[in-house]
Amino acid sequence: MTAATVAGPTQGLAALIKAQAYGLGFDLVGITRLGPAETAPMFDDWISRGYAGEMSYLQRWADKRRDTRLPFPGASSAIVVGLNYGGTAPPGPIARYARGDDYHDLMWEKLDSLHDWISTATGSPISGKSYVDTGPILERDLARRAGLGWFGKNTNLINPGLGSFFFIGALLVDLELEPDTPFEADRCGTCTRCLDACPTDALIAERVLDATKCISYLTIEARGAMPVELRDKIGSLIYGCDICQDVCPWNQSFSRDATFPELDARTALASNDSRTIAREILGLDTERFRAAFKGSPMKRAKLAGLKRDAAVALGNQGNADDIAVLTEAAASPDPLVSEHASWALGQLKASVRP
Ligand code: B12
Ligand code: SF4
Ligand code: SF4
Repeated sequence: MTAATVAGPTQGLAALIKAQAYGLGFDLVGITRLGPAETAPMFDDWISRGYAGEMSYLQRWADKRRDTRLPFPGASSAIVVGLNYGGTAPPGPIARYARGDDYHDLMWEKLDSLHDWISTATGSPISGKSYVDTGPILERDLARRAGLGWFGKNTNLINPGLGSFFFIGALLVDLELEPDTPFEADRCGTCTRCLDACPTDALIAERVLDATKCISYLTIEARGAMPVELRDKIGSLIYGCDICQDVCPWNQSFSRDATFPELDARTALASNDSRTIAREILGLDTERFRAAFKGSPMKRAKLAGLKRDAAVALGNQGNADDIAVLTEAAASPDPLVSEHASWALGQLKASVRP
């Protein structure tokens, strides 16, 4: 494509960019102008109430989070994308998003390719910056403004044709592109299925999540011990949680299979047999952990965190066959692992006692 082809109204360029983004495999694409983030006060309030727990990185770069024009000079539009990760896969102990390769790499590669295409198409180097989860951007806020969906009561962004099992990414550019209409409707209506289903009551109000109670936070982000009063509520889950999305009628009606094979579950993680996965994790040493989870988003929890999660899941399942593996883990020199394994042994012995 040459510059001449796309010269003219930004509306024309916006349409071409969207076509290119769909061609790269994104399922949803919308455009919004950058500026003050509408829900920044809600974010600030959330932080001040302590709902972010140990995720102190969320407090960095507050100015850029409040005003999306600040990441680089001239930033004026965002191309916001959604990539379906397959809500049709059966539920299991590992959240769906984490069963395959790391989605950040897949999304960044595609956003970089889109960025290059825009520079080529416009015939001038366009400044741009991609965000997938890691920068100071309220991605759901930006996605709603770009028309991708509404804030569900479970806090996830829901698209009326896809549900919520999709990742969000954004490419900020120094181009003034024709924006889409923000998604204004609230399609949750009187439904409260997600609030009712959350095992730890982490959804403390509609659209407000106390992350310190959320299984996703407890099994992935938290580095320390799990609060004892929440451990039995985690059940057989090991890494992440999809419960408040699984019960959502929009997902039940509109989830689709993932398109990219990179996101397909790795064989060892596809199973819904929590005990098999947990026992394997407890048997890993650092070297085997690195090899097994190379290129997987599950590396984030680190080996000790994963062993903590695996021990809790075994403790909750009350099978006497797990006493040996937990006894070995209870002797671990890592206090995080040994404490959770000892707790699990206690649970297990109590539940299998005749
Ligand atoms: C921190 C974080 C978490 C934390 C906290 C989650 C949370 N709800 O806050 C934890 C570790 C718990 C988590 C869990 C998950 N996460 Co997460 N997470 C993030 C991250 C990095 C920041 C989110 C954030 O700023 N939270 C603070 C709160 C205040 O913001 P918020 O929940 O987005 O809420 C906004 C709106 O709801 C609105 N709002 C708040 N109150 C009110 C009230 C009213 C009335 C209205 C109208 C609006 C409104 O304002 C808020 C700010 O914009 C984003 C990536 C990013 N940079 O945005 C991914 C992100 C939100 N996570 C994502 C995913 C996939 C998950 C999990 C599904 C993973 C899993 N299976 O375990 C779960 C879902 C749990 C859940 N119910 O939200 C996706 C969500 C995609 C989507 N379709 O929504 C994101 C966007 C990552 C990505 N790039 O794809 N996550
Ligand atoms: S992800 Fe799980 S624990 Fe977190 S709010 Fe949803 S149902 Fe509750
Ligand atoms: S379960 Fe119901 S209330 Fe919760 S996000 Fe889905 S539609 Fe909204």
